[in-house]
Amino acid sequence: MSASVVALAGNPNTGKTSLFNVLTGSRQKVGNWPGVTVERKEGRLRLPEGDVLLVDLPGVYSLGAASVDEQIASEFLQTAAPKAVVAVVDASNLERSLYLVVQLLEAGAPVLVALNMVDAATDQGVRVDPKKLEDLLGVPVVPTVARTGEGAEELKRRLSARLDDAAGARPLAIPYGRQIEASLGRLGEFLAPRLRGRSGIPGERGAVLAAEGDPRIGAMLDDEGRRLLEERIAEENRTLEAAVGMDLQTGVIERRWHFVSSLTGQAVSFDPAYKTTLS
Ligand code: GDP
Ligand code: K
Ligand code: MG
Repeated sequence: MSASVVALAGNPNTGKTSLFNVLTGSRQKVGNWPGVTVERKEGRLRLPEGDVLLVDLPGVYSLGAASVDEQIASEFLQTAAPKAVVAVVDASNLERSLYLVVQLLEAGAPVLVALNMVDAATDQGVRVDPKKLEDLLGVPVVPTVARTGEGAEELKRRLSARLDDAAGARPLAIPYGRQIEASLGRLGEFLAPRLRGRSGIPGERGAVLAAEGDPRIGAMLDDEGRRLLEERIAEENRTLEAAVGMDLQTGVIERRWHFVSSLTGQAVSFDPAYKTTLS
């Protein structure tokens, strides 16, 4: 039987590769993603219940299809359906990092957060409360310093527990507001029967992806379906422009950022003793 797959995801420069090295040691293999020259690293991670295959995904800021890196990460999460996704976030730059985490949770991915670079955050007088973040996100949050390996054992422990947990991850529902949610609901009803059988994507999820302009949804429809989808989106855009002054894509992205900001506001504080030094 092949080993369970666990993915490492995160923004560029959050310490994914450092953490990958800490977790896999020398048990790694470097290649390329199919068809492109983007490096693909995978390695064996030893856990008490057996080895898992750890895959270091390209660094991305969002789970769309705006770049080759984003396409690789989105496709991998969709098709390989990893047993867990370790989302590596930069504690000194939490807000930017959390956008991707929220997208992963929205997609129903089984996430564990590695709250990395806590040393750098502390140096900058930034305190992130891991317990608070854990409560807000509803998934494990483990502080780490990938450069030294601090927190790696606790991360492995929480990962084991996550892999043992038979219950699947429940997708996070973001509060998009009444009008946008109504638009997404209508798009979801349109998409549900058309995506059924063609993908593992439920209608509501397809609606969010289509709203963001993700070409994968159109690609799953026939010509007529694509034409109708475009019509539907144009119609929702007109409705929303009149009601809230933005189109669907802008609305979804803006509300998601708003949600991320509120999470950050609750989990991050600044050390009052910390004084900025001018250099
Ligand atoms: P990736 O782009 O996400 O794969 O990030 P890397 O693993 O390449 O790390 C980017 C930079 O951050 C490197 O210089 C690492 O040495 C550094 N780094 C990684 N983890 C930590 C950490 O926990 N604390 C600090 N201070 N630096 C780190
Ligand atoms: K890097
Ligand atoms: Mg890297």
